[in-house]
Amino acid sequence: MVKTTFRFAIAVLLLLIVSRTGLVLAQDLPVHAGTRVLRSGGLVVEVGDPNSPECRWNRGLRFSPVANVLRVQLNGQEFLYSPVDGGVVSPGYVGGLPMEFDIGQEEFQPDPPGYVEGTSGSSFLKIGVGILRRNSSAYNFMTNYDVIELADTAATWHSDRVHFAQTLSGTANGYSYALEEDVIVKNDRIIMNYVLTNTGSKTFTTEQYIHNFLTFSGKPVGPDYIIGFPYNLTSSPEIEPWSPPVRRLSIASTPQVVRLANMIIYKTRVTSVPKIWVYKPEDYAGRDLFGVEQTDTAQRLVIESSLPAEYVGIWTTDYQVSPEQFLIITLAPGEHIEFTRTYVFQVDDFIRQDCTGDGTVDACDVSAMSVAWLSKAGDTKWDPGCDIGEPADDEIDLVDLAALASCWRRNGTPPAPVAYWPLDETGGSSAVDSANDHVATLHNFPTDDSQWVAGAASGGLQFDGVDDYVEANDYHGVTGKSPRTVVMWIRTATGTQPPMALLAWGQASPGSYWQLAVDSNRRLKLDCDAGTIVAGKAVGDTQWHHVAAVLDPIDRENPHVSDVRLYVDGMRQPVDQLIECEIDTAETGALRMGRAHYSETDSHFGGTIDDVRVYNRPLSGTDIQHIYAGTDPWQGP
Ligand SMILES: [Ca+2]
Ligand SMILES: [Ca+2]
Ligand SMILES: [Ca+2]
Repeated sequence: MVKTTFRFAIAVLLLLIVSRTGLVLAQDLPVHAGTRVLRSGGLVVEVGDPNSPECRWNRGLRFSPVANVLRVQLNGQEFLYSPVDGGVVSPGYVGGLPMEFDIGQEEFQPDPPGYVEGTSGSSFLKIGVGILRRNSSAYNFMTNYDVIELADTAATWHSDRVHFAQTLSGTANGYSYALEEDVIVKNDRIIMNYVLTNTGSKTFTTEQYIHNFLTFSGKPVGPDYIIGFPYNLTSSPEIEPWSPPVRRLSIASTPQVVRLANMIIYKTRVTSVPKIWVYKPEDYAGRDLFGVEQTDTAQRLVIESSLPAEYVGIWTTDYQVSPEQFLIITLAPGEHIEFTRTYVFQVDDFIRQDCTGDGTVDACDVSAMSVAWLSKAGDTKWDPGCDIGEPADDEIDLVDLAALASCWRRNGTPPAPVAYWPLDETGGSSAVDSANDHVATLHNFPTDDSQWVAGAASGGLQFDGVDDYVEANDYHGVTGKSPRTVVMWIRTATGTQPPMALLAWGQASPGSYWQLAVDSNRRLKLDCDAGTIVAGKAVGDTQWHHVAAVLDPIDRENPHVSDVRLYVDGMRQPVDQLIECEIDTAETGALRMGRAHYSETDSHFGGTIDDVRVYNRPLSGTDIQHIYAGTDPWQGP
């Protein structure tokens, strides 16, 4: 009997898995003929089949049939420009993530190997495509050159990956190559591993890039598209630095795209923008990546290359934005190079550890993992959605189980804070931390308990703006470069004079402080000492406001002030002012409410503070809205 029940339970679990898979299959992919679909968790990726005569996208003599990614959906949200009707890119049927070698468009970009040294009628190498015949003009990537030999492209397909091997039988006047690429999908990312070999008798230099035709959830390019870099960029002169808006009689002069610290920001609906070239500092030694974000849809994509890019070109039209890392590679005969491009996709409420892609980490995920237990990529039991440990190693083992356990029972609601002061006391000079044990002490408050007043969520704490402050005993907040979120309710008192500190820790040296404050113009400000980000909306207006700051770096090893998102009353706020600075918060000053650690005279908060929370992870916009609306399970009693 027990055995039967057990079997029944297993059958039910299997049924759940099958029906869940059925749900994923029902998603809107593929939509282009001649493609195949790769899946992992909630990520579905449509890739052109190089050997299908029906695949007409990104074909021709520019783009390679290798790794012809046409469409990406995460949790049903689209990331790429991928029209089904031919599209608007001339000459048509172009979209997704097409790869090209040697576009040779600008003076500083190399032409295809063999072109410049050749003469009219001689052969040249178009890597990724084959051997073509040149004409009497300079190289033009739009020209339909005569084909001497198209490269042979073999593809080996699996449910979560495809391997391409491209070879030539001949050479172009001594130039030849072999190209291999794996495209692997893993829950939140596409990993593209390349091996390029010089199989000819001459050294060549080639330039590889991918058109990243990005359109998030079909949103036209305009306000709320942001491209962020983890370094102090310089750019070609088409783009001007931005400063806070001054009163203008006409908005006609508002530029379409501007530069603000490490970011490129689209200010208006884009019509046409000249190509922008972005350069990193000469001495930059960090990771070569950038992030593209759409603040309305809360979608973000971080694109990284393991090879340092020479420059990033940004091509923008009204329907797509394409930031492209250009890699320049020189190979002697017989030499090869291996490199990787990684695309990490983010949407609100997405949980990378959700093996089944159903939005919650629960028994179904454990069940999926137990089915795939100890399998490796390619095994019959293999389930790519379960390879959730860091780093993803194409094996399902204890590392993955631990990653699942760390997110156990997570669903669409906010995770637990690491410190949480509901401030619901009615007397006394300490405030309890209901998430942990970081009791906070009230300093210089009245002795008659009159400071415990009505708050935004049950009781709150009133500060006199003169000398009142609260300090957590030996708690130093979330420090270093760690992602984090701070959330609180505030109401300034009538007659107070900002700037005023709200919540602070760290020490006063550039990048080492972490202070949420009301600035002298009564706006919400996050201050890291030397670096500052300010939201446009006033919060020091004697009304209750829910305020939040989220540090969610594009590059987790290299967080900047520009990686901070500010929220007021549950809504993401556009940036009004930004002074860039790297963030590495010191572990010195204990967490304080209502007073900074260093500006002793003018920083005391006057008004009421309530429901103060600290998280050791970046919360999503949906999380912040839940907390603002009081619909998350951690709400105070
Ligand atoms: Ca799940
Ligand atoms: Ca693993
Ligand atoms: Ca409260």
